[in-house]
Amino acid sequence: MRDAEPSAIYLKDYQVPSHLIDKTHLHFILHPTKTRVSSDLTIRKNPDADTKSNELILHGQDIDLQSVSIDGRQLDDRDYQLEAECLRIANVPEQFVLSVVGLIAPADNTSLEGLYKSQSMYCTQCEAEGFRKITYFLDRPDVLSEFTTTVVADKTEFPVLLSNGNPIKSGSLDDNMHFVTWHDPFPKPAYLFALVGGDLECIQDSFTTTSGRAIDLKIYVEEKDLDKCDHAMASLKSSMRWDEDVYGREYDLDIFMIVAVDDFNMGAMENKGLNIFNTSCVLAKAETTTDAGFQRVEAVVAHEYFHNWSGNRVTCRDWFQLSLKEGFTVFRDAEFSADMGSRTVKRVEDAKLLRAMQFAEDAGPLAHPVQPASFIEISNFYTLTVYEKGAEVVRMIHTLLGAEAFRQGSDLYFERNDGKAATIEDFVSSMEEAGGRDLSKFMSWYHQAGTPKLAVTADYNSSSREYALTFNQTCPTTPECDSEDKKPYLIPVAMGLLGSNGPLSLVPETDVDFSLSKNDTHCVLELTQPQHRVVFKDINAPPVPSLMRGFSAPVRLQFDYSPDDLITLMTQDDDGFTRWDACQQLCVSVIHEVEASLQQGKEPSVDSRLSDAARALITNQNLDPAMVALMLTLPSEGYLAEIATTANIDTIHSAREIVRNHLAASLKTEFAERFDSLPYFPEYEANAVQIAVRSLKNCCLGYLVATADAVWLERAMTQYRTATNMTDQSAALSVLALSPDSKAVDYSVSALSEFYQQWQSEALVVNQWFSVQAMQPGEEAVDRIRSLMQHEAFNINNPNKVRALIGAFANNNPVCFHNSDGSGYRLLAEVVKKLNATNPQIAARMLGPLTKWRKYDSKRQELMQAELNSIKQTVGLSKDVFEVISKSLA
Ligand code: 0A1
Ligand code: ZN
Repeated sequence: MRDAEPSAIYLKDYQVPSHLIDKTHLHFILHPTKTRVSSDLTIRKNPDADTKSNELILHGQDIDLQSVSIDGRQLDDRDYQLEAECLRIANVPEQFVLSVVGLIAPADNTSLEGLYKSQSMYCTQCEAEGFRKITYFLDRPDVLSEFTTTVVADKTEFPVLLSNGNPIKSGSLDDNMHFVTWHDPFPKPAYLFALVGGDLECIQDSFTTTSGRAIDLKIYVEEKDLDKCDHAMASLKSSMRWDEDVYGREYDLDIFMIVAVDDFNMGAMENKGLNIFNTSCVLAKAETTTDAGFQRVEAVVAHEYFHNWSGNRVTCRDWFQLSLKEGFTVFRDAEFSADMGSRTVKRVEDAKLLRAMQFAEDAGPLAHPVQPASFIEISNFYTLTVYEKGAEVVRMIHTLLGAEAFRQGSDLYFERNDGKAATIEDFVSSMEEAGGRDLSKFMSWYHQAGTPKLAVTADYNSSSREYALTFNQTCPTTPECDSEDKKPYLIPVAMGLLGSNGPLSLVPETDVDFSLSKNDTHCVLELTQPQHRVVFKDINAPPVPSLMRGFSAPVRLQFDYSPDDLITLMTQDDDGFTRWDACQQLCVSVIHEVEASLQQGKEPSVDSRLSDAARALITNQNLDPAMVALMLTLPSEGYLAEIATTANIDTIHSAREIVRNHLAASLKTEFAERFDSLPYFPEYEANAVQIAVRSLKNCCLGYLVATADAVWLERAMTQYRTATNMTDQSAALSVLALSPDSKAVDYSVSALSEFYQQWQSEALVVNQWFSVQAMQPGEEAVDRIRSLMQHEAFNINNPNKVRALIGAFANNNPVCFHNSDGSGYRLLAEVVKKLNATNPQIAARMLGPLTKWRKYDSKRQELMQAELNSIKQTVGLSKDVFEVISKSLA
């Protein structure tokens, strides 16, 4: 909490640390309000620092300092200066051991940063700057130290005491206390430190690396959750094998541990050898976890494991380089998931997330480059831009270099930077060297915010048989840079041309670099200028261009496709992403037509070409059912709002419902037949085949319930009651609870009440129950949320519960959140004010939907701004919330 306005720090001001800490010895005596932390730090002056000063400034926050000594000599308070966020010691020797003792209060730490208590367990979260809440330190990622950690606690209450590395000593002490000492031989920055103390059980397994080393694998959870760890363990072993096979990366310690905690701000954390996970990202069991939940566990386990190389062995020089580890690791985990399941489905899901959410971030007041130039609070920069857009940027490098050179670039990067703190430039230069090409033009992707727009026009000349595409790229103004001042992007456009008899051979004539493949029917163009013209020769009739195959660059593509062109792409292109995208665009154009009719007070009609196309999909047994489900899922209201200039939430909602109901009514027989013909798997497995079938089945059920036919309401209820896995149970619950039809009300009420009865002892399942109710339509939505906040199962100090209830309401119930009486905004503002005092990181994250106020009509803009202003007046506004509010009002 602060007095003066917090100020920004800048990448351009980076300076090497004044001192280095070669060794760190920590000693903890765990206690809820008086944990004693003693540290012995072996410090020396950094030979690379050009400062003459002998002052040492250590970060530290909320620590009750007990003593400071240098080389065993206790300092008195004239030798040092204690400030709110640092400890300054003047005149330190060239080399010395600094010993500090402090007291901290984990039980009072609701910020979930530093050392805190999650239920009865002690755990830590140090990224990005949480270590400074544990002890005084140079808490910056370019200070790497070798850690030895001793943890002392009551033997009965905390039989398990863990830290990074290998256990080297343990024993009993007086008063029923015991200790364990851990040593981590790999020097690491403080943000990768971890400690756990609890009454935990574990499942164990072993993995033998390519070089034949046996690694102990352990997943620690509360005893009641032991039956939900197998999927995470299997995912871990697959990740370890995959990283060896695909990247040549072997695990380096003798033991790898995962611990599950209930209270966690994010998904999980890659602490060296001791990953700490939000329970939601590690526990999975058929009865309690949906298919999406299983896939998330697999992806997050892989992500954290992959960080052992991309993040830990090679770490970041400073927090402006966050995407160095996150963008690369998300790219790695996405490729892993693609290899484990369906590549096209994974690509579509990622593109969907990017377009609906990251594009919105990039178009809003908090837009920032993948490598930001400044920040006030780094916790606010764990964003879709740094993670997901960062991963797309790495993917483009992969596309430009090809798989082989990319792998060589990765090897070179790891070899050169092993044990070091690196920059994004270090990564790119390894790629440049391996690829034998200059990527300087590519760097706009890292340095500029905003989503580039790529407008493409076509003209066909029948006498010369030439088909020309003109590409125009622009990037909108973002907070740090005007549109006119932006440099062009190097945009890889993967494409082909479809003629009446299928794909055409491409004979491009252009100054653009390109590469051809697949018998010359596919090419990747490398656009570098604001405008390019590419002429394709020997074309007999105007073709349909298939552009941005595989979502080859994170841009907004504009091409004036006719509905018939889109149907051609949907049915004939050989790229799965393009087929899906064409279907989405057809849906968007049909929904837009309905919106226009509604706005003009006309009777809307739904273009029959959409239902014909949907019929063809639903009756086609040769397509991947998961792709059919994705194609039949209409674009979300969030995405429709994102692509609108001014989002008229109510019209978007009504138009989407009209189209959905029309498809439901006109294809009822087909949906019913497909629903009945798809198999039911009595033995649940979270594999691609089963997941695909369940997704299509539940997609059909959604449409069938939308017909409000009594038979289908009853069948949904039967599915709800007889389901033996959570995917089918929760799909049935959602379609009933979210149905706007009054005939569904009784079913919805019964299902919701039975659900809570059945699952009240499973916290993660109860969170699903909160989310469904948060998304229910109706005037009474805000009152319902308010009363759910009083429910025995709700706890505002648990981020998962806040996200499940408040997050689902503000992000996934647009009609109620944007109620024109402002009640949705008020509710969110109240929650943010409460969280500001207890957990600033979550408070700032929850604010997201309010910061997008410029998207709405003037009345809503005023209401939203009023709430932002009222939050801004809060006494004791955290840095986190201050940064988001001030940028969004600027
Ligand atoms: N590095 C983790 C994410 C993470 C970041 C910050 C946290 O606390 C503020 C916690 C976790 C990852 O990428 O998985
Ligand atoms: Zn990560």
